[in-house]
Amino acid sequence: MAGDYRFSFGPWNIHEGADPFGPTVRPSISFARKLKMYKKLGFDAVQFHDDDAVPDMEKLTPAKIRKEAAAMKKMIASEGLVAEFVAPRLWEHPQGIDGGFTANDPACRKWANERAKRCIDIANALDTRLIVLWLAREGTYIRESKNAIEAYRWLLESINAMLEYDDKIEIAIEPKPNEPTDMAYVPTIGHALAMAQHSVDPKRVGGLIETAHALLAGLDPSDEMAFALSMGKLFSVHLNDQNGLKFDQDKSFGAANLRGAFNQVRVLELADYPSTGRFVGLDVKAMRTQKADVAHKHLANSRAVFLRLLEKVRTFPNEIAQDCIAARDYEALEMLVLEHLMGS
Ligand SMILES: [Mn+2]
Repeated sequence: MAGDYRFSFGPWNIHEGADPFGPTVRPSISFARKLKMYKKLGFDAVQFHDDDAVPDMEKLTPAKIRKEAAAMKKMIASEGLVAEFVAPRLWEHPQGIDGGFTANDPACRKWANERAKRCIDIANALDTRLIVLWLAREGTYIRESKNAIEAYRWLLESINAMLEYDDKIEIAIEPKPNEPTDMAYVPTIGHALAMAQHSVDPKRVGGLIETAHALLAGLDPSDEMAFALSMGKLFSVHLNDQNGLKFDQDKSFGAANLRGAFNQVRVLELADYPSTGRFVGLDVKAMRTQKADVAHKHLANSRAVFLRLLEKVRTFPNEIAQDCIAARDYEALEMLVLEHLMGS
């Protein structure tokens, strides 16, 4: 019943449970041990930050980075896994403190652009073409600290530099409206795809929609996905959930908004997403209260919810729905949806 959907997650989704108010509560699990868990949990691909694939990359030469990434490729292949994407982690390094691509300091912008090239080298070694840009600190804590017009132009220049560095890579911009910054420069897929159209190769720039990020922007995740899908530009998703406007929660898929989750699966199914060959990525966090030996359940659970909702999408009484739509009886349609989701 998996359809042809294939699933991915990132090694950071199995984590030690630290939050801004308290230290870790679970022991670290080695990357090698995490890799062993992927297939068991029903996943086929690994999402990488550049330094997940090549730890301490800042201390290594470009040649050494490529070599270590090639070793990582062998390691994941030995578990029957592939890399879905690589994302440059610009937000932890001191040079990225005020954003990398949009930093006021030209030395920081130069660092960010170089780091993005090393990220592309790693993607090549891992045999994936997809680069994800979560633009974490590309924004402001106070509006007056940057010239936003200039910042948007720098961001586009950085995207163009990446496209020109490698003529095969694809870039998926992952919008998020805030956190860690007060306000981010690319808060929605509309912003991301407008930038894509202004790049030197628009067909190679698309988006990755994260459920929680769309909800934080006050938008419907399935419509955000639909916008990208309508242009053939949904390069990946980060399915998870979010309970209202607060910190980015990365709850298990469907845990807070089951009907919203149904609609996300529905829109992927309407677009025949598996035929694009893209993965369904999850980006979910285990609750801090979860004990170490069961701190992976959120991953299998999120995938299970996706597949249960896929079944609900595929068994939805479409003919009755069409009658409701023809009669413009949306109250009847609403009840049909609710009855179907609740089951009999
Ligand atoms: Mn998130």
